[in-house]
Amino acid sequence: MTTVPPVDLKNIQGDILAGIPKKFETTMFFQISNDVEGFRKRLTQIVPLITTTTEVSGHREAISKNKEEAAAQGRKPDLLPIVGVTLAFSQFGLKKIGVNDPIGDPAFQAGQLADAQNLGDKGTTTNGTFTPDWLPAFKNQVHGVFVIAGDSHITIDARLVQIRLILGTTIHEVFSVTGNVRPGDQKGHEHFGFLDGISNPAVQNFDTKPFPGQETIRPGFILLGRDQDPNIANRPAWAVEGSFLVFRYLSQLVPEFDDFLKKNPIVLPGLTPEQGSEFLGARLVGRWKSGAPLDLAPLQDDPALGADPQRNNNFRYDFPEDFQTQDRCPFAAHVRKTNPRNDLESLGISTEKNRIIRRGVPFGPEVTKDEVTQKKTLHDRGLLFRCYQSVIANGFQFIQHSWANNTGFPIQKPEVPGFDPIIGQAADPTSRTMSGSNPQNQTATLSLPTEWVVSKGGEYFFAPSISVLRDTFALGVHIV
Ligand code: N7H
Repeated sequence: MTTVPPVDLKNIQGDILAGIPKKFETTMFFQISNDVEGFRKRLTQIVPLITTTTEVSGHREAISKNKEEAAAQGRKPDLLPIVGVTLAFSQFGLKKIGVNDPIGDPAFQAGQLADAQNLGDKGTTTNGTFTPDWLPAFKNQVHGVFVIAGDSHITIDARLVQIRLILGTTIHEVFSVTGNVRPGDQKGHEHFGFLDGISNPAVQNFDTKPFPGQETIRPGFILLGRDQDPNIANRPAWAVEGSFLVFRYLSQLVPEFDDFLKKNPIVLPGLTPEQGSEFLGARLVGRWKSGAPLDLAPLQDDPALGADPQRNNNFRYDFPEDFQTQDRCPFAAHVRKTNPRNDLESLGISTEKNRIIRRGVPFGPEVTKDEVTQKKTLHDRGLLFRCYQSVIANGFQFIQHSWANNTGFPIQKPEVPGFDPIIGQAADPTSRTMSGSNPQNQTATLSLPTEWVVSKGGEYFFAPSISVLRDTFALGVHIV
């Protein structure tokens, strides 16, 4: 038996395992011009700008030290001017630069456009061809993507200018979008108002001190060609230590979502209508807005629990009542659908292969007064969803298609769970329902008349290792 070498943190792009720290983030999608040789030569100068995992760990240490020093001096920490870059290619991009051997992932090789209908995205079918209602950029071929994340627009724009100067006319930018951490007390919260970025798996040999309840997975479930990569036998040498980056542009209908909560409060003795609406929101997500998980705080919010990484992920839906009742958390709640923990483990089914590492960021403005009054979205906002995995069909695609959109999941429950109310997509969106929204009447189904998260497209990308970018994809000629 051959042993798989351990991961090399200087070789793996920094966003995958460590997550590039960000307040702002620009995602720039590009096509490579017909001067492919020029592009590959210039790539040599881009490679040193791509952030490694080791570098991100250094950046994170510097940020912690800066915060500690400021706290000791009783002042607010200044933001350190830190920027990080991720580069990934679609299957069209790999073909364009002459990398033709199959990478062993049919979903990647087919591209996300071919998957749109299967994922439940809306669109029209003409003469048997489905065309999703996506932004034009994603309906044409995108070859690659740069994600540039940092502390401010200034540092990000400076790095973007540098990249543009190096690549010149060898690329054509097709679409750019900027995300940002939300302001004030909404920092870290997505646009519906819920704290995000709490639960990601720890990766063995990298996250050596996982938080209580944070599952450790083997590296090959995120990195190709590493321990437990399910398709390790089919990977070309250039795929090793890379990861599939799934990007989705997801708009969120926030005023409509808030209006739904307002009109459908959970009615229980002692709850005001506002509290009933807050409770319904928590039942749809599986966590309160503070981040406190319903499985640990089933009846009322516990902000201290939500904010405490030592406790906010330490649950498994394994209270005696969890398997057969929705007393604590609805079966269909977003976080239960997308990481069912003991719902499958108790049946002897491991979910290790279905774990993904999420790195999304909100985009778009805060909700305006007009939107609140009209209960209608007038400005596009949402989540630039990004996640990493080694097999798209086990990771993002499976979670979206076979869990979130599948009314019968989690399996073997007394009531049909219904759709994931946040991301579940139905062929007829007005037909969406879920059970268990009201803990006192768990068989009742709640109609979810609107899909509040709307996919406007995306692509399946591959983020190669640094050495492959430098030695295989780039042509190694320095341009002066
Ligand atoms: Fe979700 N939301 O605000 O409701 N997500 N998500 N997601 N999501 C999570 O635990 C949200 C989306 C996962 O391990 C939280 O970090 C929104 C897609 C997974 O317990 C919140 C959108 C997919 C988890 C949200 C969106 C997933 C997770 C709790 C779209 C995959 C971890 C914070 C606009 C197909 C579950 C946290 C676990 C958590 C929300 C998209 C998957 C608040 C608004 C497309 C695996």
